[in-house]
Amino acid sequence: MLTEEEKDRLFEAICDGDRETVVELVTKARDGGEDLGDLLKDTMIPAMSEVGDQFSAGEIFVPEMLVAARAMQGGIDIIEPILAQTDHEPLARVCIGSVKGDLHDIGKNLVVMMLKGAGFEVEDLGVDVSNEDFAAAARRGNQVICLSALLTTTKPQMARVITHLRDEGVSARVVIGGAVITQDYADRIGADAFGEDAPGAVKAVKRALGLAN
Ligand code: B12
Repeated sequence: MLTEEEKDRLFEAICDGDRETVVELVTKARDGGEDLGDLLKDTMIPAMSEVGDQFSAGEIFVPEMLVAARAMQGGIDIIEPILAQTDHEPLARVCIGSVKGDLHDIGKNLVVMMLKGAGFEVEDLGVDVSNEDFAAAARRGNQVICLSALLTTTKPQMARVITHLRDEGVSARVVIGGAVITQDYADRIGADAFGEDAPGAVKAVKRALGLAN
């Protein structure tokens, strides 16, 4: 288990982009039987929010955001295999990508981890994914297409993906999410469901498939 002081150090290490310390502390947490879901939710994700606030305030710039993101990902890579463990038959096949023009992937990677842990087979299409690549993924048998967008400028791309999928006759369900997305927006562009965070993504995918209310 990590002490409160070590959790503070982990928070600071993410903000400072100190990947080595992040890896060291998350490894210690894993080996000590820490609840890694709580560590993510209560320490690591808030650290990324702090980085966003510092960027908004003009205190840090893109390079600092980038090293913070790399440090965060170093921790996520350790947590992923544990939270994604499941021994059930897959509930359904799901793919996910950050839409064209969007390079943010930390939130998407957390959603992948949670969906896998909930028993879905997940194909990660990566970032900057074109409309055509989403349609191709549906044709490969993915029953749900998950779209992630973090920018005001890439949000409208989600509507274009949905139009493209429907024009191509793709009937897969579409679930959207990301910091700039709301339920209202999902309704407006005809998405089947919206999820606010990674646990919310699991519920949204189940709703889209009619497996939950
Ligand atoms: C790290 C970061 C970066 C890194 C990304 C590295 C990476 N590998 O991801 C880098 C440095 C590359 C970057 C670049 C830019 N960024 Co940036 N970035 C951030 C930052 C600090 C953190 C994002 C993050 O990881 N959050 C933590 C995760 C866990 O949260 P999340 O992504 O929201 O995901 C959760 C939910 O949204 C949801 N979710 C996410 N996807 C999905 C999908 C589905 C289907 C569902 C159901 C749910 C879901 O579940 C997730 C888990 O809980 C945010 C600030 C912030 N607080 O969000 C700015 C922020 C998003 N960036 C911003 C900006 C402006 C930029 C740049 C334009 C800066 C520039 N001038 O170049 C570029 C754009 C690059 C591009 N084309 O994409 C702005 C966006 C403002 C806006 N409204 O448009 C923000 C908000 C910063 C700010 N306060 O101004 N960025």
